[in-house]
This record gives sequence, structure tokens and C-alpha cells, in this order.
Amino acid sequence: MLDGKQTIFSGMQATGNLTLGNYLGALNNWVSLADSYNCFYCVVDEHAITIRQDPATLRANARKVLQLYIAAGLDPKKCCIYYQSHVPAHAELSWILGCFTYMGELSRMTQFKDKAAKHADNINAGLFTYPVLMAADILLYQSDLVPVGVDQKQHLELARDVAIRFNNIYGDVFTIPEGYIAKSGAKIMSLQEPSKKMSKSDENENASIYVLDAPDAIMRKFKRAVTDSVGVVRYSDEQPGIKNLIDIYCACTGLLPEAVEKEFDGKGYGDFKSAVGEAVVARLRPIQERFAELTKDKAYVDGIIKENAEKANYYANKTLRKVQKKVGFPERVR
Ligand code: ATP
Ligand code: LTN
Repeated sequence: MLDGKQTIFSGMQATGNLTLGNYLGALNNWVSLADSYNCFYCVVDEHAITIRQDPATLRANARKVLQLYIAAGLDPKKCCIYYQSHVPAHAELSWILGCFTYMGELSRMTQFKDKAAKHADNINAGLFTYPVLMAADILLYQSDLVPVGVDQKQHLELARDVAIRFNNIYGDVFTIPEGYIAKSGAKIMSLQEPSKKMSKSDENENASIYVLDAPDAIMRKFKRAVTDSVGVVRYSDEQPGIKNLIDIYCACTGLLPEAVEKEFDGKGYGDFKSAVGEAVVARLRPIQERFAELTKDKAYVDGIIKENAEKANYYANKTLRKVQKKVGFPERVR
């Protein structure tokens, strides 16, 4: 509890350009929660290097993600928006928590299994211990609530288990975090393979809508989206492509699936796809405009980065010192 408010932590990897999935499944919820909580929204660049990254691209993507947090509506004077690598306590706590996490637990993580299969030439230890660093991110700020997409639920459970285990040994050190998975937009699927989630590291450009895509690219990608031969706009598991488009339309307009089915009753997929494209373009336009302004104002963004890194370090170090003392590290000599 900070200033009478509960604390939120969440983060995104700077592994590419943010997608509509990242926006509707995560960022948009962060914005809705921001006024009621103390928020730490991190760009997790340390997590990103579990997959090999080109340094210049990683740096550029990290900056873009940070600017998109602001452009999407997070006020950097109220929310702490910062880079994970600017707060050394994340990596330090991660080491300590790694000594309280079992190999068996990490082996069960489906993200590890998926990413190991996808990057068979680089199954590094960081990819395996990824959830430990994520637990450190969350626990450092004594977070009460962690808004994530449904794909991160298993990691969050692990963070809770590790925190409970640590508290059982050493007393009340960590707040036990709760996950927050919003219903709308929780899992946006690929436009090309609707059984797979839309992901910023997908190699097929047509599979994902990027938050910074130009309107014509957005319209084109929706036109090419994979559907089915049923020919009816219906919210059904048997029509995963159409279901995904309805989810996107609902998340952008606030409508419910039944209303969408009614609106497009008797109409073809072409009309429906255009309507979804237009709703997405309208939703992203103000974000893209604000992003362009921020790109021009380097000094302002640099100031935000500096100020917020100091704030994050302050809170993170408070928890880290407490943990170091608990596990028996020697007192610092001043
Ligand atoms: P990568 O492709 O590198 O694995 P990603 O696109 O899956 O990245 P993350 O950085 O892992 O994105 O996720 C950032 C946040 O966005 C998380 O809270 C995650 O749950 C959410 N998210 C990611 N993809 C989707 C999606 N398709 N639908 C809903 N939420 C999503
Ligand atoms: N693993 C998350 C990103 C992430 C995160 C976190 C989310 C890293 N640390 C802490 C919430 C809280 C992902 O891949 N989406």
C-alpha cells in the first residue's frame, strides 16, 4: 500500500513492435486501472534478450514501447514508466528467488516449452529462468495486482508460489500478488492462423496488426484475414477466425458479440472485415498521433526516463535490502 492505494506492476518485452494483441490484451487495461492504483509499468528489456536480439533494434524497440505506453494514455507523472535494465535490483532479486524456485516448476512452464521449440538453437538458461525474473519484477514493488493477458497466468501463479514459499520461511516479506485478466481482448489471435495468439515476434507480417501500422496496412491485413466457408458472422468456436474478428471489433467499440452478430446478420464477410478494420484504425489513430509527437520531443522523453528510473530504484531497493537481510547477507558498512 502506497499513499493509500494498492500497487500494480506489469511489463512488456521490447522484442518487436507492439501488436493489437498487446494493446487490447494489456496496455488498454493498464490505462483503465491507472487512476485507481500506484502503477509501475516496465519495459522488460532484460527479459527480451532470452531470445537473441540485434542491439540497435532492441534499443530502438525499447524506446518505442516506452513511448507507446505514454501515447496510449498512461501519464508518466503518475505512473512509473521505466526500463527494467535501469533498475539493477530486478536482476539481484531474481538471483535470490532462483534459489527458492524448483527446476520442476520451471520445466512445466508452457512458454518455456514453446519458445524452446521455436528457438531450438538457443535454449539458454535465461529462457528457462525467465519466470523467476518476472517474479522478481512483481515482488520488488510489493505489487497487489498484475494485469496480464491470459498467456501469462502460469508465470503469475509461479510468482505467487515463490512469494508464499519465501514468506513461510522468513515472515511477511512480500505482498502476494493477484492476477488481473480482463475479459475483453484477453487473447487476440493471429489473423493468419486463428488458433495461435497474435504475437509481435511472428514472422508473418500479415498475421499481426501493429499499433503503429498505417491505416491502409490495417485495412489490407483485415481483408486478408483467414476466415471460413460458413459465410455467417457468428460468435462460435467452430469459426475461430470470425470469432477473433468479433473479439477485436467488440474490444474496439465496446459492443457485445450478440450485437455484432445482429449488426452483420445477412451481410458478407467483406463488409464485416471492413468494419473491423475501420474500428481498429479509429481506435489507434490518437495513439499514433501522440506517439509521433513524443518521437519529436526527445528531451521530454529522456526526462521521464531519468525521473522514473530514480523512483523505481528507490522502491525496488527498499524491498531488496529487506530480502538481503532476511536471507543472511552481511550488513553494509557505511
Ligand atoms: P513475443 O512475441 O515476444 O512473445 P508477445 O507479443 O507475446 O511477445 P509480450 O511482451 O510477451 O508480447 O506480452 C506483453 C503483454 O501483452 C502481456 O500481458 C501479454 O499477456 C499480452 N499479450 C500478448 N499477446 C497478446 C494477445 N495476442 N492477446 C492478448 N494479450 C496479449
Ligand atoms: N512475461 C511477460 C512480460 C513481463 C511481465 C512481468 C508481465 C515480464 N515481467 C511482470 C507482468 C508482470 C510477457 O511475456 N508478457
